[in-house]
Amino acid sequence: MSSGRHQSAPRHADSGQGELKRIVLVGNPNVGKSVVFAHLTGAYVTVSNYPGTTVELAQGRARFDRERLVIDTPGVNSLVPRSEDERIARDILVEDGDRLIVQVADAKNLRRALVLSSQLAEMEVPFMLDLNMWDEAKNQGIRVDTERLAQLLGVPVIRTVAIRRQGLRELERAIGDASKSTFKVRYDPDIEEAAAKIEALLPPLPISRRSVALM
Ligand SMILES: Nc1nc2c(ncn2[C@@H]2O[C@H](COP(=O)(O)OP(=O)(O)O)[C@@H](O)[C@H]2O)c(=O)[nH]1
Ligand SMILES: [Mg+2]
Repeated sequence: MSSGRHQSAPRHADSGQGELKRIVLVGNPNVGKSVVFAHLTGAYVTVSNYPGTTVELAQGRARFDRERLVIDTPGVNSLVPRSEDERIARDILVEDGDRLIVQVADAKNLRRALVLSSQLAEMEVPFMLDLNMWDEAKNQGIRVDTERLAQLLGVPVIRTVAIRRQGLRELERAIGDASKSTFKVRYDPDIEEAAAKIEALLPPLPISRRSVALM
C-alpha cells in the first residue's frame, strides 16, 4: 500500500455500529451512488469525516437487512489511488471484515466502469455490478448484454434507473449473491514474473496479494 498513515475504519467513527457487516458502494463520480445509497438506507443516515480527513462519508443501516451497514464512498476513476478521495475509497475496500461491494456504474460509460470492475476482480473482493442510468443509455441507443457481461465477470450484473426506483428490488436481492470475480487480467510476462516475486514476500491481506503486488 502506498498509504503511509493507516487509517482506522469509518465504522469506528460511529459507535454502536462497530461490528455490522458492510455493504460498500463504489463507482466512478456521478453514476448515482448517492441515489442508490438513499434508497438502500432510507432516512437514518449519519455523515462523518473519514478519520484524519475532511472527506465525508455517509453510512446507514440497510432497510432490507438491519444487520448490514451501507457505506457510500467518494467517486473514483481508479482503485490505484492518485487522490485523497481515491485513497479513502481504496482503504475502505481493503479493510478487513465482512463486506460485500456494490459497484454502481453509468451504463452509458461502460468502458470507464469496467476499469474499476477489473480492479475489483484483481483484488478478489466479492462484488456485483449495477448498471445504473439505464434510461439514458437506452435513449442513446446503447445496449449492453448484461447476461453475457455477468458470465464474463462471474458476478451478478443488474440494471437500474435509481431516480425512478426501477430495479432496486433486484439490486437488493443481487447483493446477497455478490461474489469474487472469475475475470483475470494477464499482464506481460515481465510484469507477471515481478508481481509473483513480490506476492511471495507479502503477508496475508484482506485483498489479494497479487493485486497489492501489482499496485
Ligand atoms: N437519468 C438518470 N439520472 C440518474 C440516475 N441515477 C442518478 N441520476 C442522477 O445523476 C446525478 C448523479 O447522481 P449521484 O447519486 O449524486 O451520483 P454519485 O456521484 O455517484 O453519488 C444526479 O443528478 C442524479 O439525480 C438514473 O438512473 N437515471
Ligand atoms: Mg455521491
